[in-house]
Amino acid sequence: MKLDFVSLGEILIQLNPTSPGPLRYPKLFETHVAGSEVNMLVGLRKLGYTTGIISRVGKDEFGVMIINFLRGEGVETSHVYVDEDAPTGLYFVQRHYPVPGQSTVFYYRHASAASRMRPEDVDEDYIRRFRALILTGITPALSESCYHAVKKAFNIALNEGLDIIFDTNIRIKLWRDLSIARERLLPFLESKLVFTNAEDLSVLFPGMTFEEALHRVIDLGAELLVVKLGSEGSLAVTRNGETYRAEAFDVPVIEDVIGAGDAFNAAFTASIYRGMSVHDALRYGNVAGALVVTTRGDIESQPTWDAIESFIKHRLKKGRSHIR
Ligand code: KDG
Repeated sequence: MKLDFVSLGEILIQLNPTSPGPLRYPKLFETHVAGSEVNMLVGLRKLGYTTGIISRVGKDEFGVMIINFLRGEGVETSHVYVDEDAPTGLYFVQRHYPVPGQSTVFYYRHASAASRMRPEDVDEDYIRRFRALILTGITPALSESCYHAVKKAFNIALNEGLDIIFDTNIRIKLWRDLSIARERLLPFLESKLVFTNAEDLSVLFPGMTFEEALHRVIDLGAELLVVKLGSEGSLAVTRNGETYRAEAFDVPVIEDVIGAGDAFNAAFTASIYRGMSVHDALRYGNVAGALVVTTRGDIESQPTWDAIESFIKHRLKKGRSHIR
């Protein structure tokens, strides 16, 4: 029997201070396992799907921490290689400063173990065991060899008939030149499911209006396009021109918005593969995104189906008592 979702990407250690504000002051930091692709895989795992990841970690304690964590969450790790010559990548989060409600990331991942991923790490037989491949615009930005590894995985998935799910995830700090980002990422839009946001669309299609950019993504081959609009909710456009929109659930950003987009992706994708409507999938995605901003770490508050349904039930009840 086929496994469900496989991905390729860097798994990082996130260092998140216990207090908000400029990073020169906090004395205490929490460690969390993070990284866009792995966030999505754990989110899907919590929603009942089988998942695996291709990656590299350093031969260090953080590498061990990552592998132990993934095993605990039930993500298949047979293709997470331990690199003897480079460390596990790290990043720090600065929360609520200088803009309250927003976080800034500082990467310490240059020349990390994962940046040394190469096409030889992408095992065709392994990818064939899955129904769908998840890629993001982060991995092609890590190094030349990572870009070629992603291209290889994409081509295997196309040839083998796996569904491809792609999040544009343009990290400006990782691309030296945005015209290279554009040139390298546009071909990946030929996917069954494309996730993006308004900022990434403006990088990919400079000079176009938001609506023009949406059409362009569909013209380039996306079957279903989902745009995450943060506190404005989310919208989806299908190949035959139907559009759907769902409002965000209003929750305070108690901790940290990082990871909300990946949680959204996981819940949206899980809902679509479960046979739910696009509109309900958007709502479920919005719930998952809302839950993640209430705690530190990208993964810990990603919901199960029961958690999503309890959240919605509670909101509906609150709505009714409000009307009364
Ligand atoms: O989406 C959250 C990720 O961005 C975060 O965990 C770190 O993968 C990361 C990145 O490259 O920014």
